[in-house]
Parts: sequence; C-alpha cells; structure tokens
Amino acid sequence: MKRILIVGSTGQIGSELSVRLREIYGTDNVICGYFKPPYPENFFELGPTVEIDATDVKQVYHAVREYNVDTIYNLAAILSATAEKCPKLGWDVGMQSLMNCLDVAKEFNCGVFTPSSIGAFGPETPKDKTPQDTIQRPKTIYGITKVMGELLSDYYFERWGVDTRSVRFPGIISNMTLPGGGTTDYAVEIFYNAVKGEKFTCPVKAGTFMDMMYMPDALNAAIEIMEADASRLKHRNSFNVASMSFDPEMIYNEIKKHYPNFVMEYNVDPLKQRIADSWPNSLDDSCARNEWDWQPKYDLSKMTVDMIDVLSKRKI
Ligand code: AKB
Repeated sequence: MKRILIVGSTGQIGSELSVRLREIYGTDNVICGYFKPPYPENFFELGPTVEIDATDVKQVYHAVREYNVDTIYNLAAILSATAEKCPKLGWDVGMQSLMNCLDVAKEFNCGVFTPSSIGAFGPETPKDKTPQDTIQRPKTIYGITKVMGELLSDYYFERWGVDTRSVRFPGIISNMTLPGGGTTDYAVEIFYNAVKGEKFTCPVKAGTFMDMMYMPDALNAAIEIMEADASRLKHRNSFNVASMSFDPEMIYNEIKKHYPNFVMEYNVDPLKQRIADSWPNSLDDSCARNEWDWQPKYDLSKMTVDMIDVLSKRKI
C-alpha cells in the first residue's frame, strides 16, 4: 500500500486526485499538502493534511519523514499565461519545488510524479500527431520549466534510481475546481457560461487546435503511470497522453447541441494566442498506449454530456 504526499493538493488536479487516491489507497495513506487558501470545503476533515511550501526543502523533508511517505505527487506549478506575466515566480515554483521533491525522494526512496504538459513543445515541434521524442524548444517560461523538469526527473532516475514518472498533460477540463492562469482554461469556462445561460467570450481564435482531456482520464493517467510495471517502461519523463483535440468552434458547436441559443464571440488575448500558436495541435500517444496500456475513455461529445449534466445539477 502506498503512502502518498500530494504537493499542491488544493489546485485543479490535486482537489480531484486526492479524492481518487484516497478511494484507492485509503484515506489515511494520502496526505494532502496545502500552501495557501482557499481550501476546498471540509478540506481539513476529509483526511490527513500538512501545510507545505514546496520551495522550502526542509518542509518537504519533514512532511515525507513525519508521514512515512513513499510516493510524492508534485503538482506545484504556475500555469502558462500567469507564468508568462511573472517568469521568475513561474521558474521558482516549478523548478525549486521539483528539485526539493527529487532530493527528498532520493533520501527516502520515494517515487515522484510531476506533470509535464503540451507546453513542453514549441513552434519548431511537428504540430500534428506530435511524436513522443521530438524537438522541444518551448517559448514560454512554463514550457521551459516543463522541459527542465522532464530532463531533471530522468537524470535523478538514471543517476540515483529515483522512480520518477510523468505524463505531458493537455488542457484539463473539470467540473470541480476551476483552473487558473492557463492557456487552455477557456475550454472549462465555456461550459460554466453555457450552463448559466451567459454569452461566452473566447480568448483564442477559431482554428486554434489544442489537445484537451477530461479530468477522469487525466486522473487515470496520473495513477496508472505510477502503478505501471517498471520493466515495460522505455520512457519515463514524460509520456505524451491524448484523448481529444479541438478548436473553439468545435467545442462551441458541441455545446450548442445541448443549448441551441448559446452564443460565443471572440476577443483574442494576444498572450494566450501566442502561447497556443506555439503548442502542438495534437499529440501521438502511442508510446503510452504500448508501454503502460494508456487508454482514454472520453471524447468531446461524451465529455460534453457529462460536464453539462454535472454542472447543471449543481448551483454554479
Ligand atoms: C495551461 O494552459 O497552461 C495548462 C497546460 C496545457 O499545461 N492547462
């Protein structure tokens, strides 16, 4: 049975990953690291928690030692658009937290999962069906930290045997916690506007394709890669994973099947457009499928049905 520390457990991925990990490994075996408010409702009653600023190695060290942790989910990050406005913060949070987690993992023999992203690619990368191993010259600080993170994680594995594993997440669409400061956030926000009966203003142009993924598939990816048989892994940091690729018109038209009067207009945010234009249209995830049987369950239409069902039943 794993003993897991989630660093950044109150963010978009962490708040749902913590629930799933507790279902699988037991509530007391999943320690939710938190840094600053707001905390999800009942956060402190749902299981063990620890206050942790992952940029401080002592705090990571004490949490891992005190709770006898053997696996770290390192989710601390500043997303692409926010990091671009504050590159030093993006670098410090992304890199310092990772270095600290890796150093502590080396000491205590822990496995480490750190998400990479489609942001680890850049304009020189092949845009369609982007291969697993290809050119990685990102033009954002977020992407640079992701490439560094992949390299550093492989380095710790090759040099010291630290069991580092990772996936390159697309934009993640979820109905629980809103993302913040990402380039792909529009694909979440559009659902909230549709369900509330409000017009949606899209910050990226029609024809801007990016890979996206529904949260249940993203959680499966994060859990299955850490459970994968190590002897089958030819790659580690980091696997392309994919389930759907769309542009704003495609998601708008899918939502309109449920809300025929829904209106979308465009007001392009130059920063988000620049970032989106530098990222791939779609990834080839065949290595993940071959090496650890990755298999997503949701496409655009199935996800849309579920998002609308969940959000419309909840007061948002
Ligand atoms: C972002 O838009 O910054 C993230 C990502 C694709 O990594 N959602």
